[in-house]
Amino acid sequence: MRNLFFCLLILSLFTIPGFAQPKEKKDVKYGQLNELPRQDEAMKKWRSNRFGQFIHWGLYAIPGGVWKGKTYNYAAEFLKSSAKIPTSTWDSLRFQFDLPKYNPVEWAAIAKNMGVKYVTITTKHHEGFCMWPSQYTDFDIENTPYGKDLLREFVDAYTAAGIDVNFYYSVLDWHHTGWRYDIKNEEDRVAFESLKEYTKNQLVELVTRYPEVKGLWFDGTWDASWKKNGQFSYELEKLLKEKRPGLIVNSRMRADEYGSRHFDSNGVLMGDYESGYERRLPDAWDTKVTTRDWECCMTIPENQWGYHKDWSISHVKTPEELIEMMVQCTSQNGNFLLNFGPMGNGDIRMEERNIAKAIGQWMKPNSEAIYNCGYAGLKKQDWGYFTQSPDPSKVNMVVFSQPISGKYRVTLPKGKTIKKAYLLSSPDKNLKIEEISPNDYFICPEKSINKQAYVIVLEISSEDSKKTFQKALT
Ligand code: JFZ
Repeated sequence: MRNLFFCLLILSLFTIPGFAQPKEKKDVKYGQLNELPRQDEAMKKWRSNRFGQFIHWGLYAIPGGVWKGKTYNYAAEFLKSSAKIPTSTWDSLRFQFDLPKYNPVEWAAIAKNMGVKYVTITTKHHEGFCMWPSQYTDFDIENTPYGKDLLREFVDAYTAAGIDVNFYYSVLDWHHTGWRYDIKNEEDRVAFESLKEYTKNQLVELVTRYPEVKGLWFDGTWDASWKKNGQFSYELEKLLKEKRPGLIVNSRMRADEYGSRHFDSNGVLMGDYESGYERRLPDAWDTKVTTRDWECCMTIPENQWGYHKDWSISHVKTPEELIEMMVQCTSQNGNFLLNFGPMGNGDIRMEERNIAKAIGQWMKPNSEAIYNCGYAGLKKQDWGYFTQSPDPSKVNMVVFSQPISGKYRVTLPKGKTIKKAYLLSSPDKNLKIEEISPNDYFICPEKSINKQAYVIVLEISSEDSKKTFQKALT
C-alpha cells in the first residue's frame, strides 16, 4: 500500500506541468545562426566598448510631445498614437524638418567627450519616416526642406571621432500600407509580404550605402505578424550578415518558427546579444547574465526616447545614477546604451549637454574601470561593483557607497590573495589591507568623503594565474 502510494506520488510529479518533467527539446530550424558568445574581432570590439549613445530622432522631435496646445505625457515618439493623429497629418510634419541647428560634428564631439565608444541612431522609427534618402519610399529625408542625407553626415562625423555606428530600425511601420499587427486572412498575408519585401530592401540598402555600420538594432518586432515570420527573420539576418560580414544584430530582431522571441523555444539566445533590458537592469547579484552578451538601453527621463519639450513630468536621472547603471552593466558583462533625443531643429537640449558633460568628467579619470572590463567573478558587496580589468591580475572596485566603518569588504576565491590595493587616482600610495581570514579582507582607504564614485585597484596573486578571474566571455 505504502509503496503504491509512493509510486503514484512520483508518477504524479512527472505529470504536473513544469515539475520534474524534462522539458522536451524542440526541433528549431530557424533559431540561432552562429555559436554564442561570438568571438570574432567585431564582437570583441562591441564587447570592449561598454558605453554607447542611443539617439532617437525623427519627425516626432518637431511636436516634442505637444499637440494643439496639449501636452501628452506618454513617450514623445508615440505622440501620433497618443493624440490619435491621422497618418496624413502626421506625415506632413516632414515639411517642417529643416534642421537649421543640425551639426553632426558637434554631436560627435559631445558624444566623444561623454566617453561613449559607439552610437545607435534611429534610421526609421514606428512613424515610418526614413532618415536617409531611400529608393523605396518618398517618405524620407530627401523630401524635406533639409533635403540632404543627414545619415551620411552623421556616419562621417561619428566615424571620424572614432565612435562605432549602429542603426536602429523599426519593423513596425505606421506609414507603410503593408504593415499588419496580425495576419488573419489572405489580404493580410499579401499586404504583409509587401512590408517584408520593403524591410528587406531597406536593410540591404542601409548596409550597402553605409558600409561603416557595425550593427543593426531591430525594434517593433513584438506583434503577431512578425512572430509568425520566424523563417523570414532568420533568413534576413543571414542575408544581412552575408552582405556585411561582422555585422552585429540584437536579439530583439528574431522570433523562431514557433514565435518565441529573443530566446528560441529551447532557451537559446538569438541574434548576437540580448537586448531585452529596456529601462531596467538585471538584479546586481545575478550571475547568469554574465554568461552571455547583453545591452541595457536607458532613458534619462522616465519614458521618453524622442525629444519631449517638458521633462518636468517625470523623474530625470542624475549623472550619478546613470554612471552607476553603466558601472553595474560592466560588472555583469553588459553594455550600457544611454538615450538622447535631439530637437526638431537639430539642436541638442541643454539638459542633455550638461549630463553628457558630467558623465564625461567622471569617465576621464575612471574609464580604465569600464572599457574592456567585465565580470570579475567576485561576490558583489554593498559598497559598489567589481569590474575585471583586461589585465587578469587586476580587479577594480568602483565605490558608490562609502561604508561608515571605512572598511570595504572583499572576498576572494580560495588560492587567491591581495598583493596590494591603491586608488586609481594615486597608484603609488598603497592602501591598508586587513586580512579577516584567508581570502577575506577589508580594504581600508584613509577616511575621506568622496563626492563621486571612485576606483580602488586590487592587484591579486593567484596559484594559477591563468585561471584567475577570467571574464566569462573571453
Ligand atoms: C521600443 C519603442 O517602442 C520605443 O519608442 C523605443 O524606441 C524603445 C527603445 O523601444 O519600446 C519598447 C520596447 C520593448 C519594451 C519596452 C518598450 N520591453 O521589452 O519592455
